[in-house]
Amino acid sequence: MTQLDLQALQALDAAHHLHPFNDNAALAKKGTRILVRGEGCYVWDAHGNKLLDAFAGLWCVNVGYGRKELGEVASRQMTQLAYYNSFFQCTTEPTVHLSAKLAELTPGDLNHAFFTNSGSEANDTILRMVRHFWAVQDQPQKQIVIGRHNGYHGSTVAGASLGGMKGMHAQGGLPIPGIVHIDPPFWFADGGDLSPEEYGLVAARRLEQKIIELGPENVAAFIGEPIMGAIGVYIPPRTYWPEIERICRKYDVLFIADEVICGFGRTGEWFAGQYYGFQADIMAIAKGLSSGYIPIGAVMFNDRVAKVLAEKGGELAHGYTYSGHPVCAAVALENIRILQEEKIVEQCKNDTGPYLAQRWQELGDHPLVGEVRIAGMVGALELVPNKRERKFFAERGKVGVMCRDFALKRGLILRATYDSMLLSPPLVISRDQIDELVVKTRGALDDTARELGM
Ligand code: PXG
Repeated sequence: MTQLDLQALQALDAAHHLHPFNDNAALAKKGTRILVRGEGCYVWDAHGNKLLDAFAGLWCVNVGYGRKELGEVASRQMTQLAYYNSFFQCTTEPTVHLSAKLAELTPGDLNHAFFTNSGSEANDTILRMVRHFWAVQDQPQKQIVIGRHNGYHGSTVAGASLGGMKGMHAQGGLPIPGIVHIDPPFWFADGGDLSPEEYGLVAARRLEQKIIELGPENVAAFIGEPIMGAIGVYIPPRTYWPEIERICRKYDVLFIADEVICGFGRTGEWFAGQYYGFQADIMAIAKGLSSGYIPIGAVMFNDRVAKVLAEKGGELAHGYTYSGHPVCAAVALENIRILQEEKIVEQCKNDTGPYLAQRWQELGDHPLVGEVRIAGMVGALELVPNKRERKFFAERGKVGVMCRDFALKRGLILRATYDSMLLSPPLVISRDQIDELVVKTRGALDDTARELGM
């Protein structure tokens, strides 16, 4: 692309395209970066820079870029039957096969799928579904859903309400009624003198306190990301999720796991439920379901929920034009075939995951790094002013952005939330590429420390 073409594209973008989660006036001044190609773990921008994508797009390109099989499957399905809906007694072959495949892959008796276009829509669907589930069992007051402060469950009205991002709630009068939040498990900032394991139990019991305060007869469900992604990869202690599950069972509160980031191998297991040893009643999936090649999400729900919906639910007055889109389903099926046949999840669990953990942990010796977090192929470095204290920078976020920009100059895409540097590479990353990632990250940390005069 010539410089002129690039500038023209940037000008058109600034004039006509409102970017998600961006201050668009500021962005227009800087000019957007235009990405043109991807292969494996690398993407190329319009200047011809080759960048190692340590963030897999947006936590999603699990099988890596440039997989021709996925394009071929999409092309074949588009030619044969580009679209048909799942309303009016109809469905399509890939959609049926995908629901059966997901029933087989997901843990326990999550045997039923409802298809959406995204993770946000999956969580919207779940809110409707759980409220309906209790209403048709003569418990219409059992409607409150408990989420967590700083959780992320998407950007639609229900998704943003279930999530606990203050900045999102401040716009548009959110959360909607009947959704409350408890504090998330984040030992670094909140654990005090407790060991992470002790703290995991304390953090989980906040759910019990909230259920008792609200009255169990009023609480429909609890929702959480097994590992909180967008806020900064908060990896809860091992004790947290089994205790959450126990509490949900005790008070008959439906347990919803938002596996949109964690699903499809991110933790080195197919799902984080297997990593932590819990069994959810309902699960939201998206992202890795198609490795981001095409928009698709789903709600997986268990036999109990399915039985109630079938026997008492009548019509669930909910659905999208593209629920179960045949092209998206065909691509998702092919993506799952690749993950299975190439044993990509097993490789992460047994080889590249442990290697990444070892190399990532080494960065803990850097003066800027206050905590290293890693679980399978997802992790973070918490940058701090003083390594000996578990305290944030006074002005949060400045140093994270600085480090992210230095990484980019070195050809590495890292993401920053406040001063947490986030890691979520394609699952196909090799040992050599992990070495490259760690060397470049250390370089960016050094550049940042120098800039700060440390
Ligand atoms: N749940 C979780 C756990 C997510 O991470 C969604 C739901 C919503 O999915 P859709 O497909 O509707 O975007 C997500 C999405 C970030 C960032 O800044 C993260 C997401 C989306 C946008 C930005 O890390 N995750």
